[in-house]
Amino acid sequence: MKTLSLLAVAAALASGVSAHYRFTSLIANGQTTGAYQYVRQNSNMNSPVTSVTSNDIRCNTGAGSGAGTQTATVAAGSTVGFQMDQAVYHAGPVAVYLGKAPSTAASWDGSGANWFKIYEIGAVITPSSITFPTDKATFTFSLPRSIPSGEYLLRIEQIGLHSAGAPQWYISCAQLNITGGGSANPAKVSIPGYVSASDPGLTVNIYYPIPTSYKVPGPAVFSG
Ligand SMILES: *[C@@H]1O[C@H](CO)[C@@H](O)[C@H](O)[C@H]1NC(C)=O
Ligand SMILES: [Cu+2]
Repeated sequence: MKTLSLLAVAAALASGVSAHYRFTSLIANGQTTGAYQYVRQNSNMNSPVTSVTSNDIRCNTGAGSGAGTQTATVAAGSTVGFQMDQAVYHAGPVAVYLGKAPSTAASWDGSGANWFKIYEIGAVITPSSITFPTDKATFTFSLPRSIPSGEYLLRIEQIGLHSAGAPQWYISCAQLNITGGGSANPAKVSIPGYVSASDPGLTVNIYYPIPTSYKVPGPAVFSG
């Protein structure tokens, strides 16, 4: 009996480790593109990033260069998104950022105060529960119409809050060439730097007491 239950625990742990979700494909121009065709591939399999002050928080571990990744041309104002290998299952918010590349998206490591938030999904709170409607495998949203044309990194993060005090980031960056934009100049942040480890949206305990409010970490959404 003891051996059997240990085996069961080992199997559960193994499947838990291998089962983490990843943002593998860009959705653009009405199509779901190939896995890691326009999305930078990370080197840490499906493990989360756990330090909000690490450079890995930009595009995930091992995704500082886009040399092996293509850049997709999309129109400002159009719908883009990410397809995952499987649905999100850790409770927590989603936020999407655009970072303006100083030259090409492929050659940018994501450094500098070049990032602004374009989309987020926060919490649904009732007197007895806090939930996050992020438990899905496809995320789509609009690019602002007014931002300057040019090359960008499109970054998505889902923050797992299931282990109070130890948030986990599931992250990917896609490379975009945005056309037909305008002349807006949204306020920008650096990543890391955009969120502090003491942010209440990270330190929250979602189990007890049930929070009465929740603010997605990072700057306000620029909707353009
Ligand atoms: C970006 O789009 C412009 C306008 O369509 C095009 O001329 C340019 O070649 C594109 N760049 C890349 C890297 O695809
Ligand atoms: Cu997990």
